[in-house]
Amino acid sequence: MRCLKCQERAWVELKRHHAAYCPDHYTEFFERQLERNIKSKKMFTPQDNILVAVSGGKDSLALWDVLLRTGYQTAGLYIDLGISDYSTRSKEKAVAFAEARGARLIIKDVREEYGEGLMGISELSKSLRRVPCSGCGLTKRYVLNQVAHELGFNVLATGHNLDDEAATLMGNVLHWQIGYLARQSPVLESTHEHLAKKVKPLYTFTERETLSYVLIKGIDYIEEECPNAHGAQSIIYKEALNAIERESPGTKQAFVDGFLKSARPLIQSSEEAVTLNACKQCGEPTTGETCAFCKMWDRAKAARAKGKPVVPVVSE
Ligand code: Q46
Ligand code: ZN
Ligand code: ZN
Repeated sequence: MRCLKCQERAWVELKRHHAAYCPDHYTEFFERQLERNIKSKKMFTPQDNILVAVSGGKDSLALWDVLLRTGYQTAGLYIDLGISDYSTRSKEKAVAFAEARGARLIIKDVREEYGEGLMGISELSKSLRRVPCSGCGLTKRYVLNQVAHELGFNVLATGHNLDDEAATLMGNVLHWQIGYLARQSPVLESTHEHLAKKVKPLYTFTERETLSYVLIKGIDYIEEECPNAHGAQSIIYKEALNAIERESPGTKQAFVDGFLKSARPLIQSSEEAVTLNACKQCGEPTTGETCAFCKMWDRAKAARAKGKPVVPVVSE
């Protein structure tokens, strides 16, 4: 197979685009499409201060790499969730990436900052008898917002790719989560002075496409999955979507694009605007008096102090 641009040997075949590229032209394709996403969705400009959520995985490092090399003002945020050796190894990848590029990396340790030096996500979920991903997702969203606000970043960029978006969409449709569907978008404008605009510049790239980019660029990333990902519903949805994509290339993209163009505008207009108050404990925005993050951690700490698990709380 030959590169579409230069006829040299192709390294990456993109069936859904009916194209194949050599390493140099694949890099060009990847960067151009990323820039097109940023501009067409008005995600940010070179004047914005962008906080990139960095997990040490291929997607977030690919995103940060392109943004750094194309001259955007960025800093990375690594959240140490305290998930056994996985957190240690993924942090090492994020730190090495930032050091090699002289980039600013902010590290927040959940155990130190919120878990009284004892509780990371693993202990939190055990105390609450919840699956780790639910408490983890809430914690990551909270920490990202809090750091962006405290340190003056007006845009929060995450490495969610097309596979992530399609799997989330599938889960939200299967369970008719209308509220989540209304908020599923590659761009969410800020709705409160404490909340940064949220963007997902990689939302049109498949996992395989970001993997091809990091391999070509020689970016060292954490290959292993979080140990809690096994059996997670998102993985089951990804497998189902991959099976469909094999038979019918382009389905994932059509699913997400069709939702964003046709369905989301209808759902969005039926969503009522909510009033946000300051959480009485931490001051972050919430629909109630105390935010779901403070409630969750308080209950986990109380349960831990008593030495027994507690009844789960409902997250926002
Ligand atoms: S880090 Fe956290 Fe993921 Fe691990 S516990 Fe679940 S949500 S799987 S992206
Ligand atoms: Zn080429
Ligand atoms: Zn709070």
